[in-house]
Amino acid sequence: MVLALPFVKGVSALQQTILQGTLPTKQSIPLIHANQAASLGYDGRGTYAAVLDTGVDWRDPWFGSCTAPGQPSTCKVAVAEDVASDDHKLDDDGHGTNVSGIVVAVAPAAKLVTLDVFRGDGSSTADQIKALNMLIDLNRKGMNIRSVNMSLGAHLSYFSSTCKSDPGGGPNQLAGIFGELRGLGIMPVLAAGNDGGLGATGVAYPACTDGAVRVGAVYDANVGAQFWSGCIELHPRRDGVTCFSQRAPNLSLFAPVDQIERALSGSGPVIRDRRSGTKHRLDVVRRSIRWA
Ligand SMILES: [Ca+2]
Repeated sequence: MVLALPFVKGVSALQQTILQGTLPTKQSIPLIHANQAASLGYDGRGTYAAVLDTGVDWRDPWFGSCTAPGQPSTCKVAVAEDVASDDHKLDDDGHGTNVSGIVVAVAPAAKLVTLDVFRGDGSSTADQIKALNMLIDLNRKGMNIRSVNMSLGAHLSYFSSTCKSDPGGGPNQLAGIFGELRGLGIMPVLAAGNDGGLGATGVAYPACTDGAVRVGAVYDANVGAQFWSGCIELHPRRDGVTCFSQRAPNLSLFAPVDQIERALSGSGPVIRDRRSGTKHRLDVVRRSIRWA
């Protein structure tokens, strides 16, 4: 069993600020021309995007004032379940909620299937496979799932070519199910990793798995100097590759990551949580893949 840590740990530079009324992902959306795509009708309607992560706090108004997953009909979270052991929390980390919020920002008419695959800080391949099989079942029952986001990976376990085995040396058990997902029209989109600043080359497990779309990170704006664990960026520029991103021959594409802002519910003003990390980039890329 391989434990995969979410890239949020130790890498994300959290800069919490209060920007009431600010649109989420205000820099990333124009960079990927999502508004133009939406104006042509490519806004995710009729489709579902799956997120395998730490869960989702569907109480956040950003998800459509849900009273429960799928309730009322305007709720954008169609399914929210614990696949790993039930921790009796909607999202014990905030990572999954953040990722899900970005999906909604990029594909505003899509609905979400959010599956919590974490037990504490770790997610096992077995729990991920269980979740992916749930998606296959839902798809076969008529739910039009088109993508699955897995913003997780094993730290410092990188591969410059397709990984036939997992970091423990056993066979890569995700390869077969990724192929099955592809056959059903469900695109697995995975974080390439955030250890480029530490000198790691290649993409992370399980992003290295055959069938995965592996995504690296670019900045979404000309932000000021950035200080990451492992690297410093003095002059980040819009659409420039971040110093922490993986760079590898088996990388699929880059997508914007930095300065993404998302609504978090709270008792006070709306808090925009500005995070950085591969995980967010994946959600921004989702629509450009789905409708490419
Ligand atoms: Ca949970």
